[in-house]
Amino acid sequence: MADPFYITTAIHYPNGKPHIGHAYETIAADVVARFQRLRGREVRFQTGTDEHGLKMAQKARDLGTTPRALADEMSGYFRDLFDRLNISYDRFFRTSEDDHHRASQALWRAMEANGDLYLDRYEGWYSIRDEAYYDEAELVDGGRGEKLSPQGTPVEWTVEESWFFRLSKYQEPLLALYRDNPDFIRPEGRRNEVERFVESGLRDLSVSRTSFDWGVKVPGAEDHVMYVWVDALTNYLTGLGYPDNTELFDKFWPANVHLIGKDIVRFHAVYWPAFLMSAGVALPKEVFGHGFLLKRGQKESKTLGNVTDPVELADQFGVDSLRYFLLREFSFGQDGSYSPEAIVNRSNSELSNSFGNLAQRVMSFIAKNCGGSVTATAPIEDVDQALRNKVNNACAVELPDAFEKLAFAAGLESWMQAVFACNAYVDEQAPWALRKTDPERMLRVLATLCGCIRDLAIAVSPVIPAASAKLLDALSIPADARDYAALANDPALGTITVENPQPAFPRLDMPEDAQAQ
Ligand code: ME8
Repeated sequence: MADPFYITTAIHYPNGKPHIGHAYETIAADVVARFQRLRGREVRFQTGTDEHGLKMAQKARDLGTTPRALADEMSGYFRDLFDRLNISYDRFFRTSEDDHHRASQALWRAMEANGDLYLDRYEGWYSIRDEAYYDEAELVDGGRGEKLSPQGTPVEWTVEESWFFRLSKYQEPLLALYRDNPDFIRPEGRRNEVERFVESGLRDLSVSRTSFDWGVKVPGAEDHVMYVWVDALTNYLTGLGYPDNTELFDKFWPANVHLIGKDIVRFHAVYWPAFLMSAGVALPKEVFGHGFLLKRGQKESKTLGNVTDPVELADQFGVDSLRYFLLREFSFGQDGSYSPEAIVNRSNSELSNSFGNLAQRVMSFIAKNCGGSVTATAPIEDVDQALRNKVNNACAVELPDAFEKLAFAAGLESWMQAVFACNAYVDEQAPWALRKTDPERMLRVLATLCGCIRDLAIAVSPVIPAASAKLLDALSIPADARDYAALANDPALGTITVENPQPAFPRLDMPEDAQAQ
């Protein structure tokens, strides 16, 4: 078995129900997890909820409930959403679980043993919404004398006794890390931002709070709870059994990639490696900061009243169409915009009309006219070979190479070009006409197409797992021959049996309230 592979998403704040950004990140991570499994790697995939901190405590207070009750309720919505979206996580993590307290305290003690924690007094700006400290110089003017964080969130002046982490000590080691591992932070633009931030100088970080108690207790100073980001980041270790020397930890740490949004790159690419260096734990291999999803170019917000429930999108358009759209429409590192119309257009033109139509017309033709089975004996002609080569190359080389780099849109573009080539071949070869004139040649054409459809369905299966499985079932492809290694064998060389083909991609109706684009 090839190298084990560990991928994580951010853990999400369950101070409300999940939004489309949460769905986007988790779908992308799921595609990577499924893709690596199909590459033959043993994969561990973790997602979950980040339940401590002031933001949760305040929200619970506003609602007249306890943080634990709020977390229990909201975390359930996240898990339900991820199950609905066909997310193949191995562990759904909750930071309020007992094993996580023990792991966070162990990491704390390891940093303390290295001389990196000291007690002092914090005086400065804090944004509860971002759960982040900011320097005065980073703040922006919100008008009328109001100061806002660089993310545009309110900040408050905070004074309290606090433990500090000697982040300043790690400035040079971090810069060396970025220099020696150019892929540690991706995409490149985000790496440049982080490097500039670290080069400008690092101040020690306040890592505990005393003004509330919803969090992990600081060992030996029980009136302090850890700064929520200290325990949140530790989730990546806890999920593997840290601090015990478990088999899971040995196998999967260091993580191959922490997949997160662009707003939290600093926590993952500055604080996290510094904590790990201090505690003597190996560093993750890559932090990838994806772009933000906007609705018709705008951020979703309760104030604008344009918040979409991702469960409704899944119900309205189907899980596979939604997954396909989110990875196909724009490149993963960049911000992207979505709208119901754009989802419908993309799904109808590429999934229903192109790939779905190809599969359905070939398979239903075989079911109707060939007794459901095809064995080709006529010679393979150059046009057949050229199509097989193009499709096989797109599926076994181009798409996987792009997906390895998280360039999903580019990989799907190669895949789509292969679908177009198949449709052009069907039109040119016209198997329905060959049925009368040259039935042997017709079988060769159909076999070639079935080989191509098999390749296309396997290659795209990490993105649209349910529809791909349906197509592969209809082509009678055995369950153990649906990975990328299987693409080396051409089913067109044997007998292909088609069973009960059903359209895999229903055509979607344009929503009635669709806005003109
Ligand atoms: O930041 N488009 O949690 P969170 C794409 N608990 N991604 C988005 C997005 C959008 N519109 N809005 C948010 C936290 N995200 C912390 C993480 S990890 C140890 C702790 C992404 O619920 C965001 O960038 O605010 C982050 O990666 C994830 O959703 C969770 O955001």
